[in-house]
Amino acid sequence: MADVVSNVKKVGLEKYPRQGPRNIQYGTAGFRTRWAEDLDYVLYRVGLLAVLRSKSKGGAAIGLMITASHNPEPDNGVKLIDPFGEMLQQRWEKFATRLANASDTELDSALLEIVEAESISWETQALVCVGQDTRPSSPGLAQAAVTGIRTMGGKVNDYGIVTTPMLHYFVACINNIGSAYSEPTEDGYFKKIITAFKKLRGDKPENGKYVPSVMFDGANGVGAMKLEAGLLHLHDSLQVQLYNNGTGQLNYKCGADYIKVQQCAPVGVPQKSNARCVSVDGDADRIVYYYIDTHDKFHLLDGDRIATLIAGYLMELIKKSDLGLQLGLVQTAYANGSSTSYISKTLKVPVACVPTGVKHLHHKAMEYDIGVYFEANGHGTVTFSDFATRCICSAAEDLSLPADQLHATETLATLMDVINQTVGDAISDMLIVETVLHARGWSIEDWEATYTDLPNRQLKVVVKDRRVIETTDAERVCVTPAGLQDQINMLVKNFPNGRSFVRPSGTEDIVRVYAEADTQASADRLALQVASVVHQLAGGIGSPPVPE
Ligand code: G16
Repeated sequence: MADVVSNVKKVGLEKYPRQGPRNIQYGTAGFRTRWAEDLDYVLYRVGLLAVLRSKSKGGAAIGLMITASHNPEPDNGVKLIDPFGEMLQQRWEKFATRLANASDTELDSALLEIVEAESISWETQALVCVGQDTRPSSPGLAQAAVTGIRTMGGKVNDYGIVTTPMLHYFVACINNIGSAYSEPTEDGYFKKIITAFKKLRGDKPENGKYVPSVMFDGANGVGAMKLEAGLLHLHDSLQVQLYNNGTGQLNYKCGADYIKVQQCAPVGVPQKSNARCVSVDGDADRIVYYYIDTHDKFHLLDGDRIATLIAGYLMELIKKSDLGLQLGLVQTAYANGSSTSYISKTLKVPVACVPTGVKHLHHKAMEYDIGVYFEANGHGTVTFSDFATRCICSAAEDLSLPADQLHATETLATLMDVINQTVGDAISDMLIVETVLHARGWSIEDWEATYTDLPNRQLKVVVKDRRVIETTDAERVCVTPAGLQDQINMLVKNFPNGRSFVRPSGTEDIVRVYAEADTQASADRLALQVASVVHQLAGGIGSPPVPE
């Protein structure tokens, strides 16, 4: 062990010395920064950490994904994936931050601290699966990570360019997590989810007002590139027209984040009245739907809408199957107030609120037999507990059940195969939404008519140090700087149905402001007023936002 660790330190010093004095933190979605060119040493060290994580898990495969997801093209980042395909355990995030910020000379001792703290058996073989998105800086960063893994004695499975959720899926497959997973290849992934999708719609792709055709905005990232391969499996079951498939700039005026935040259609997708459009982000782990009506008005169907659509359908299947399974839905503070009341009052599904970050939502969702979780930004999936999986699979084979009940359990069992349970997956989520719309015979307008969103607005405030903002109560209440929450409370009182909160982003160097109210003009005004107070009390840089 001593030889390997001292060699790791030597190679680090020679090839990947620490850059600059700036410290970096493992945040909402791993390490992410605007300074992609300075990230080489971080990737080298994350490669080292991934080997330790694999050893600590008895040699199970660990994932290492190089991406900055929804961020602009020059940014980059990395996140680690645990053996079940879930995000890195939170206890290890502090090891990641410590290792990334260690000086070159203390790299060996920082590694040995982790080995000791986690009682890691050095002899255990380690396996790390590496994937990258389409950013120009990704290949160089992948090389740094691979060097780290190999210098530390780990084995590498290099998947090249993949969507983030595909890598999560491959990790779960390699570790053979349950029977729900198949081959850890792109072909295996598409075969599994698309075979199940086609089975659910049978030989009748149309139904009622449902038309099997969508327009797909790929954010000029990996989503459209990979879906092109998936189309070979889809045949006529769903026609997908691909746009923003990599010829333009990544996430620039397109993609799920742009559409959600700007509340407008992306560039690069032709306007076709009432056509169902899908938009994913740069690494295809988020999805939102939209359409433009005959009066040229833009309509957004975001993560809240997707969650309610799926939960409503699952609730029906659970009742019909009579398995007594408990369904729960998980949201964050960004969830539109109308969606939360629709879930609890109309669907009568228990709903929980947790801090931003799929790791928090995933964890909470696992507490239910079937957990649906979605962030309003379109990041989410459905999880099934082992108990629920066993109940559903055995009932689906029980031919003595009444026809209706058997059909509901078979549908649930097949639906499980369409779902990538490891993490939010734009391609799999699209197929789930299409399945529900098809089953209901709904157009996108029918889906939208289930409830009316409260108008809302998101803003960004640039401050000297976003860490001056600390929050509690699932980020709905601001603890510091002193007086900020009182001011927000006072402002909110002036707006019917007003609600607002602020939080430091974990993926960009900014503070996010969210506001909702009874009208769009009020939501815009409230957001601006709150942003102005943040600018004043939290050390804003540049000109403050100007309330009307
Ligand atoms: C990541 C996380 C999401 C989070 C988003 C924004 O998404 O995985 O859970 O909602 O960042 O986070 P923040 O508001 O802290 O910047 P992605 O798609 O960029 O990986």
